[in-house]
Amino acid sequence: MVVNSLAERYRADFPILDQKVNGFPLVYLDNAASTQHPNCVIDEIARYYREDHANVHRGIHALSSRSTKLYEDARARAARFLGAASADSIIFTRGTTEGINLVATSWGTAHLGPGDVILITEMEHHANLIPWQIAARRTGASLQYLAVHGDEGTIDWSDLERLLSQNRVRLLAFTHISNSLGCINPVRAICATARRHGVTTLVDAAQSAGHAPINVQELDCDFLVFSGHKCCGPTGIGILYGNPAVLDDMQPYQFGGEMISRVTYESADWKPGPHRFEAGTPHIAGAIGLNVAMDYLETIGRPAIQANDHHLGEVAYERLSRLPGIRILGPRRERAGLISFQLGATHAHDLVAYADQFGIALRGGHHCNQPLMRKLGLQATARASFYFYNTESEIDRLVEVLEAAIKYFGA
Ligand code: 7TS
Repeated sequence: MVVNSLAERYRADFPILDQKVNGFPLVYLDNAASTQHPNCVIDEIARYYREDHANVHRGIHALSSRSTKLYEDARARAARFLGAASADSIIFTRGTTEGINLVATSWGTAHLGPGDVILITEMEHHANLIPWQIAARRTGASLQYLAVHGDEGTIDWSDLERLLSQNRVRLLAFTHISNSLGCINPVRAICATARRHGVTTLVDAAQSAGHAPINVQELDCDFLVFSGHKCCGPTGIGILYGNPAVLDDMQPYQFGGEMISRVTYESADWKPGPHRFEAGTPHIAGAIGLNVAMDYLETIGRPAIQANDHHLGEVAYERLSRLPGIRILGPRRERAGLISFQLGATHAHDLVAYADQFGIALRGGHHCNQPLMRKLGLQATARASFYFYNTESEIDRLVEVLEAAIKYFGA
């Protein structure tokens, strides 16, 4: 079966997973916050620093040439990973958050004005919400939301057609996979609807780039963002894909070294392509590590990872739903490999601290979805999130510990 065979084949690549926490074998179920690193990524970063490090794009000496080649190879790899036609559509960022801020600032300032609407959903992570609040405030545009219904977190996508017809929507920004609900949004259909209305689209792929095949040309989105650390890569590095037609008339986000073609005391001209969005020394080792991480994921195959996620998500739903007093967010079927829940009256933080005593790493909190939690009448949930190295027996272990927690807290 897909599930255990992926973990059986690949788990040993992750040295961090082979340890005890509080005397118990570590059960790492916080992958939606950050995934772990296989040896190949850790080794390549160390190798790069040992053998090839120098600053990129400046020197003509050997180390700088090697470093530049590795950095630009990573850009080309990211283009293939996303199905982009050209490496020029790939901008290195610090992560999803910076990618969205870049678009909200550079694209937003130039294309938004009074009377325009920015449309997002009620399930967006703060990273895909606050930059639009600020862009709206700066430009006089307004921010509207596609409503989320019930604990399942369903969006009635027929609302989209109506909202796009009735308003001057300029931008639609939405998440592919919700980090709290675990629902999977129909990106391709959404982008096609937006395209028919001439609306620019941004896809937040933070929770999906490492979990599902992505082809930006097939999705026909204008922007897509993700973070390296959620797909086996380093922290501090991420990707912003931009449709070349849209990127070409965008102004830089930050200014300084590396992004210019000519500077005088009075003014400056920018480099063409992605480089004008990458001011200063970039996270070179991060890009190189991410290149290896993307290769690694492609070797496993994202369709296999996706099938594995669905399976673990559904298994977790079935097994957790039998616990007395549990409230689970998100759909029962067709869900991503993450599950958020509230157990009786026990606060999520207490539950997470309890699970940690038994070596289980969960996340508790609002998951940077405060408005959504408020709408659902929750302060916080506990969340278990899986990756291909997790097993069904780890879900059983989670259920056992939650059963003990129910007795302990009298939930
Ligand atoms: N968008 C979504 C859907 C996310 O899940 C996250 C991070 C971000 C954006 C921001 O990513 P960053 O790498 O720039 O921080 N989500 C989570 C989470 O669910 N728990 O910790 C971080």
